[in-house]
Amino acid sequence: MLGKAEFTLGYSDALIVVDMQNDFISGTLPVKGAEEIIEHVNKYIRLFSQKELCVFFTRDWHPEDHLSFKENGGIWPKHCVMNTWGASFHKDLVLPEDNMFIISKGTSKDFDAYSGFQGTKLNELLKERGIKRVFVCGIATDYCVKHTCIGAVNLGYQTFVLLDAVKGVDLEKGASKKALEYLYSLGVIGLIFDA
Ligand code: VGL
Ligand code: ZN
Repeated sequence: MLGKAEFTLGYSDALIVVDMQNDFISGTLPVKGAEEIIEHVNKYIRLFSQKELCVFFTRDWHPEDHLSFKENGGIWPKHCVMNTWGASFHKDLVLPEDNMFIISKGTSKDFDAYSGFQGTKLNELLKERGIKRVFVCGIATDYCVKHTCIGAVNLGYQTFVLLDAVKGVDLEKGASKKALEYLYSLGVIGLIFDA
């Protein structure tokens, strides 16, 4: 489903910015075109923080010997090793001073997490703040954005995906398009705000 954002944002809305980290933009696992979405992601961050609404930043935050790395039998090049440049947020990403939370995922060696809800306190933090609707942007459409949206839907949040502010890996051609179609089938609404 494709919707037009003709509604007002309020205190039960939160923005979730997924994995806007160096490795996924210009590091070891670069997502083609990821640089182009930074300004759109920033537009949403400003929109939410100007209204004093919460912004949640997820980050892939892996130990050196993480199971998802090729050298350990996984499918990905080494990426987002905690406390390295690759795991840091891109320098152009706007980080609000208030009402912002960083959610680290995939932090233990034997466990991977594509969803920002997996093995984290994200749900509790949203619940504590009375959040009912989440707006999701970032990378990658076909992995962490997809799974974060699925997690949100399953937990009962009304979920929106911000179409001008996501980018996919597309290891297989069309994977991002397929991911979005799958999300729409779950009731996620794709939209763009012209803020
Ligand atoms: C991701 C591949 C491996 C993502 C994380 O953030 O979408 N992709 N780890
Ligand atoms: Zn990862």
